[in-house]
Formats: sequence, structure tokens, C-alpha cells
Amino acid sequence: MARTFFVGGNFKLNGSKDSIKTIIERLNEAKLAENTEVVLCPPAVYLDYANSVNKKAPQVKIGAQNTYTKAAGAYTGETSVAFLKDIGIEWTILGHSERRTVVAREDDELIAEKTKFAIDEGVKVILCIGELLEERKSGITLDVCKKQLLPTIAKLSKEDWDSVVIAYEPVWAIGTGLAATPEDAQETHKQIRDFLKEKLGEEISQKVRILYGGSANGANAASFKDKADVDGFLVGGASLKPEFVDIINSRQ
Ligand code: G2H
Repeated sequence: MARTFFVGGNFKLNGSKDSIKTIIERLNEAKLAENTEVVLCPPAVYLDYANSVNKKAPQVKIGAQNTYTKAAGAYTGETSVAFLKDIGIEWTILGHSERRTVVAREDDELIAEKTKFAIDEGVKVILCIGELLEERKSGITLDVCKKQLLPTIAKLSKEDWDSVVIAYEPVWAIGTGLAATPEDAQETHKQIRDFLKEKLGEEISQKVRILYGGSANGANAASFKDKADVDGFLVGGASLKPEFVDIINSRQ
């Protein structure tokens, strides 16, 4: 099954009105490979502004970096999917390792709950999973990915999977400049897809896109080109730079 190539840009806690405008205007003016979907995820404060600057919709869309399990109420500091819908935002990242291990200690159950809630409310999800360095060294990469996916698998209906893109992001590769090799990424992506097949059946496993994330950049993106189970990238640092266009066009 042909899966549409997908490139997400995760700006993390970076940017200003000026820099976000520069990044998006660069994409507005660039020639982007047609069969590619792009979602840019600036900090929440800039979502509405980013959406107003983006002239490449529907190919390029704006997404959030996180949302909550409730639409409204006494949840100080959270971002509601209702807010996203109100300003025309269709995507969110959920379960990023920085939220799991650095800023918020989010666990698999909470991430599953957020994922289900976002999809029920009509917002699509880039669901991040991936192992720590010690876990890779112990040979439990796949076990970790399975454990991270299981609560979400239990909560989502079969139709819900149309609204999910999985981002496999080995934590040891994030922001370190040490990307996984295309061969290592392919091996894990294939194992994740096989696990989806076991749990959800062939059709869903073939449909769900699995992105690679972790020091993807303009120089290494094309080396993943012939990897059958790598359906795109979730890009952090390099999404802030001109080379992001090369990553978007790396499948040409
Ligand atoms: C992984 C990735 C984006 P970077 O976190 O989600 O960041 O490309 O900077 O490693």
C-alpha cells in the first residue's frame, strides 16, 4: 500500500513571531514535492499566527505540540483540542519523549487518553514512542515501543487509526546529532508495523504511517529513501533551518 510521505516539524520551545514567519514564508515560496504532507508544530502561543502566515494549506498544516484530556475546566496551563478547532488547527503531537521524561513525566495511559480524546474531538495525532539509550543497550527497544503503544491500541477504535501517525523517536538520537542508521530505523519500524498487524490486523498496519525522529536533517534524510517502513520524519532542530525543505523533498 502506498502511504503518503509525511514530514512534521517540531519547533519545541523555540521561536519568535519573526523566526516563525521566516520559516513558514520559506515554505510558502519553496517548491515542495507534491505527494508529501507537512505539519509544522510551533509553540502553542504562536499556533494562530503560524496558521495565518501559512499559504500552503492544505499540503502544509499547522499542529500543536501537546493537548489535554479535557476540553475545558480548571486545568491551568493546558492546551485544549477545542482551542485548536476554534482556530482551525487539525493536528497535535502527543507523547513526545520530552513530555514523557523531561517536562511532565507523562505515562502511556495518559498519552493514550489524550490521543483518544483528541481524535474524538476531530484533531489528528502524531503519536511519539521510542526507547532510552539504556533500553536500547539492554535489547528491549521493541518491548518498550509495544508497552508505549498498548494503552492507545486498547482505547482507539479501528477507524480512529485513520487519524494517527506514529513517530518512532529513539531518545538517544534526539537532538544529539546521532541519528539512527536507516537500517536500524527500518528494522524497528518493521517490527512496530508487525506488532500493529498482530493487534489490529493487516489493513490498519499497512495504512498507518510510521515516521522516524531523532536528528533527522537535510544531509541524512535521503538515506532513508529506500526504507519501506519509514514513511517520513518528525524533525526538531532541522525544522527551524532552510534544510527543512530538503527533508520535505527527500523522497523525490
Ligand atoms: C526528536 C526530534 C523532533 P531532533 O525530538 O521530534 O528532534 O530532530 O532535534 O532530534
